[in-house]
Amino acid sequence: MNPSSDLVTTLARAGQQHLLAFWNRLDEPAQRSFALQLEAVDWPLVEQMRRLGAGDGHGRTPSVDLAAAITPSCLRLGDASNRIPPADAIRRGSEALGAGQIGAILVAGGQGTRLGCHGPKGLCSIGPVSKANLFEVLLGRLVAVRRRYGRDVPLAIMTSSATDAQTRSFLADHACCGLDPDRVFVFRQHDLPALDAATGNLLLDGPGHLAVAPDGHGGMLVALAEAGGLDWFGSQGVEHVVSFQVDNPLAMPLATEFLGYHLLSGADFSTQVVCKQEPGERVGVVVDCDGRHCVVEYSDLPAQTAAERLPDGRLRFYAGSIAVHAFTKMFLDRVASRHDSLPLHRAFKAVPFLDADGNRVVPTSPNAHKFERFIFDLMPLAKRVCVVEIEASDGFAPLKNPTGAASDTAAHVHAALVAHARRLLAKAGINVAEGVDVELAANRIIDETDIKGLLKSGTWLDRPIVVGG
Ligand code: UD2
Repeated sequence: MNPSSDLVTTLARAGQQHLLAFWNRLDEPAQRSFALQLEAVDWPLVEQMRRLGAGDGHGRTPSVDLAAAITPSCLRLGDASNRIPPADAIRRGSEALGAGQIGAILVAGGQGTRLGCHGPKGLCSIGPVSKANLFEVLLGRLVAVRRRYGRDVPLAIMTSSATDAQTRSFLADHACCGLDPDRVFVFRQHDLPALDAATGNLLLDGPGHLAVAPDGHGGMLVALAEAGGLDWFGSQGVEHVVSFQVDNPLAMPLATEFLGYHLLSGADFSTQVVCKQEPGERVGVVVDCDGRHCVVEYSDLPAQTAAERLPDGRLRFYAGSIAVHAFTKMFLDRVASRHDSLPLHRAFKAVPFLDADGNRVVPTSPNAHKFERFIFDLMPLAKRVCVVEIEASDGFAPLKNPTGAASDTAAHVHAALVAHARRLLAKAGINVAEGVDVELAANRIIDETDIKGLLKSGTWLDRPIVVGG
């Protein structure tokens, strides 16, 4: 079949006729699916991306006046000198969980390939003893919350084109890791085309397929709204929504004290930070620029600025964003209804493509621009932001790098999970022999209270065990 005349005209107008160069090599089903992919391209957005790629200033990655920026004041978890007493926050957060007012979004569009795990990153094994995967650990924590507070936390899971099918079948095969399937909503983020950096043209990664990449975790806003997820939250009485990333098995988005600070401060956007110790740590930083909060991504922070220190020795920009946020649902509704809420960010990457002769080229250096939106760019749109500093050892152990790397590998995450388990066990009066790995069953144990219900104080653990497992 021939491509439709509308499609040919659209491509000609956009100067992208080269995309049809191998049309005749495709069989009819492949032609149909390629036509669908091309017809779905948002050409005005591509034009914006081309301008951003060309760096002529239109639609540029938003910039912040770092000279004027400061680290915002933070509430600290457990700090009696906070303007909101921790006990009040814990009470308020518990009430909200008990009233079923809290929902959650798990950002899980990433793949595990770089970590040697094929398929969604959520399937990477992470339990130091149980070998449970990231999904099992993170969804398990919501089961533990239901057990304690008697109400489900409705969970929306964002997948991408690369992870959607496997995530859905994992959840179906594993009974949603113990969550009520009616309280789990899976939705898929969109892809955006990659652009050849030299010409601004779209690239083919096969004769009948554009080179595309997921649109960043900020894609959750539009994708969730389009899929009906915001209404789904609303129909279940959710008034506040937390979001967290699949690669952090220590994440504690539902910590009652954090929720309490969010609620009692009247913030429409709250966020957890850890004290960034070294300039090279790969976390964005929360800054306050003239009263407006925003996150400056690590790749956008000049090395010299990142290394500046305060007189007390802390980094000048020390509020490291760990991508655990809380929003009012009203705020999400408001920003989702605007199509320009989140700007595009550009990244220069090596993207495989078909050359003019149809040969597949796998470049070894960057050749193309990919574009993403970041959810933390909603921060400047919030009327009130609440920043809560937590100890990294309690809530941040990201799995980012393959075995052998200097940080954020499975071994680092195991060590962090074991150390965290040992601390909670010690609080419950449980002794663990030196060098023994222990793990807390994510679906049973939130803190030492749960441990006390399972083990007698004075118990001695001398072999690897999943407590509560
Ligand atoms: C992210 C943050 C960084 C810091 C760090 C903490 C950004 C841009 N940077 O850095 O500031 O908070 O995390 O660990 O957020 N994902 C999707 N779809 C996408 C892209 C990402 O679902 O299109 C998920 C992915 O599965 C992962 C998470 O978002 O769980 C973070 O993505 P990343 O690993 O690319 O971000 P990173 O580590 O550079």
